Amino acid sequence: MKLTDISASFVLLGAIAVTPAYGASVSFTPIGSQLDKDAINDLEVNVGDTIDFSFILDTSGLTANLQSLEILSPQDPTELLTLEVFRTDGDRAAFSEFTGNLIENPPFGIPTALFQRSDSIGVSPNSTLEIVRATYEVLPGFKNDGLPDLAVTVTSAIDANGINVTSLFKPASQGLDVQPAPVPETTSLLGFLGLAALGTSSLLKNLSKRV
Ligand SMILES: [Ca+2]
Ligand SMILES: [Ca+2]
Repeated sequence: MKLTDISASFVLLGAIAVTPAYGASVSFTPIGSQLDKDAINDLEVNVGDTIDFSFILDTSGLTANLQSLEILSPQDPTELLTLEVFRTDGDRAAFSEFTGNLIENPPFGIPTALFQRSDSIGVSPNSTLEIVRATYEVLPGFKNDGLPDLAVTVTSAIDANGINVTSLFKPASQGLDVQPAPVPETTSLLGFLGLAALGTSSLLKNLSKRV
């Protein structure tokens, strides 16, 4: 089963954030949706599902070309297996310099890569560019732990004037927790049925009084 085009609100790791109407960002789809009480967005999947992700750079709101971009991206290899990942032609054309390296002491204790892009011209303001496509397979043992199985955080952005524009990227982070369907809440369902039965009996009582 392919899971694409799933829409919902963004999640800033730890805090819900509404997608800004106007602002730079690095984001990915599917963005998932909020299915439980932990702050991170969730994507309900099954073991063996393949998920196609698209990563988009948006330079809305910048005033000069974006010449340097650093993205931190954790991926939980116990929940998501990488089947394919590649930079798009557009990304290669926009950023002639590219490196990707695993960092030490990653924030969530899962493998995290720092991707650095730069170019003498870069990407003009107010444009969107798909930079990466990836396909992952959901592995047995994936779980709802409230932790990102995939995330991106913009850690540095420099424009053509040498100005640090990192703070213009909002939200700075996006994360996704792949998780199984929730177990039905039998007790609350019974509670609901009980209430319904109570409502019916009192309705019958009231009706019988009026007869
Ligand atoms: Ca959640
Ligand atoms: Ca998970």
